[in-house]
Amino acid sequence: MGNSKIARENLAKQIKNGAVILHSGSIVYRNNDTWYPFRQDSNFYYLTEWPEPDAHAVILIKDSEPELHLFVQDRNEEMETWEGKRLGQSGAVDDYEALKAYSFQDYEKILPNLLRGFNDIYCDYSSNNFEKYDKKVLTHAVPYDQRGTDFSNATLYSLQPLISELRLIKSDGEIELLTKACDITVEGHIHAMKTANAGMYEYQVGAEMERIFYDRGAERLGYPSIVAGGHNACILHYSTNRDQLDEGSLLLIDAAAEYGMYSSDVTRTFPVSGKFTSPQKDVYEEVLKVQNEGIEGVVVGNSMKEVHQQTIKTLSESLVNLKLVPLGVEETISMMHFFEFFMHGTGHWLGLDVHDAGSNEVNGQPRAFEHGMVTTIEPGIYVRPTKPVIEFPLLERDPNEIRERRKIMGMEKATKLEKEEMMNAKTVKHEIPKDLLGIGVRIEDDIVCTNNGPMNLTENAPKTIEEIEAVTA
Ligand SMILES: [Mn+2]
Repeated sequence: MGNSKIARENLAKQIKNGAVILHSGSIVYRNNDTWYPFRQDSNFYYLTEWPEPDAHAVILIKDSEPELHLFVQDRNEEMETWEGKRLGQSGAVDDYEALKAYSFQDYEKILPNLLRGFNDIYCDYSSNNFEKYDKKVLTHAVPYDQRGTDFSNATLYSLQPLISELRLIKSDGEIELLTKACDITVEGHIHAMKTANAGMYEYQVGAEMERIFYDRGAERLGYPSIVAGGHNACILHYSTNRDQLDEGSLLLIDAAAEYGMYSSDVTRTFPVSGKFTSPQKDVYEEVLKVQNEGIEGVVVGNSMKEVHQQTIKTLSESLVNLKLVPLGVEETISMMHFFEFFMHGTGHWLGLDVHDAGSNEVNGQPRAFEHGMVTTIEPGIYVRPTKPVIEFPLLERDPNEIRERRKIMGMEKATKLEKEEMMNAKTVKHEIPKDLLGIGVRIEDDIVCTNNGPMNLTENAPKTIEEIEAVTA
């Protein structure tokens, strides 16, 4: 249980003196007598590694030393016959480094005693169970009613900012698990490339890939697999996966395994019939160039904002090369014409959650990359088949100004004004090259920022046209 021990120690160094309260996830009902497979809450797991539902953790911190108290489900032979083995209080103490363990049922009774003398109490408001348990229990533990005789000096804080900062920097043990998740994911993608053929259904390719994930030890998927043939690649979160693959089309797969609770996140786009057509190749080469450049930007001191801006610049050059936009590179950027074809971010943090904890800003400034941060780099170009002619507004648009204005005016008023400005702006009609319509390409890798530069955990998934055609042929 080394990873959570390190995490608790790091948290204790930040808090110095105080108490932290966290809750596990619960079983979620699906439909009659059926439940969703249980997955532990990420914050709870990060600080305890406790695998079971219905648990609470109280971490008491004195002089920067953490003490773990766990409330867990009681052993119960009859329940265990139905639901599986429980670790119980002895498991919590012997195998999960709890100083003391208690019955889940006794939380309300015991918590006030544990919190006695602690003035700073950190709660995980992001957990649904905060509402369910702590609102009530903390009223007893930390009386706030000034008419009461026992008025407490305690102050409640949100744990979120602290734990997000900690989760942003991965320990060696965490990188090990991420690496394993990435290795498995790469194997699955390669298998999908080998297996996919015209006539197959998207879900069949998905099943082949996911079989490899599970066979290699993945507990579950990091997120629902996107297996998007042809035009479906232009739907960003497509995951119905029910269409049949057409001869000569591309297949975009955005899918990953979760291993040891850590998720990978990989996208590859490849030709169903083994060879890229010439227009597919043109779009693919551009996205690949942009993506490789993005990876090189994941270096200490640089920021995701800078990587994103560079991505937009190079991608806009690509859009001009491909004749997808009516004007030059400068206007494609300043008038945000690129947004027709690239409408998402360049990357996001990766870890226990596929969109992992951690903000992109520190005190209003872009966050600089540091050793141990893990991010995806995933540019794309999507040429929607439904828009053969696009009317581009001739209007300078600064994303920073738009954001500022939304803050000042409020979302509703600001977006109304934006629409009006767009309506009133002159436009230029542009015909999209016919052979590019319906092509969607995204390429995504998982990058660790290290003191020695970017480390690509998913580089073994074929990516150049030669590498891909060698596997798909
Ligand atoms: Mn992603």
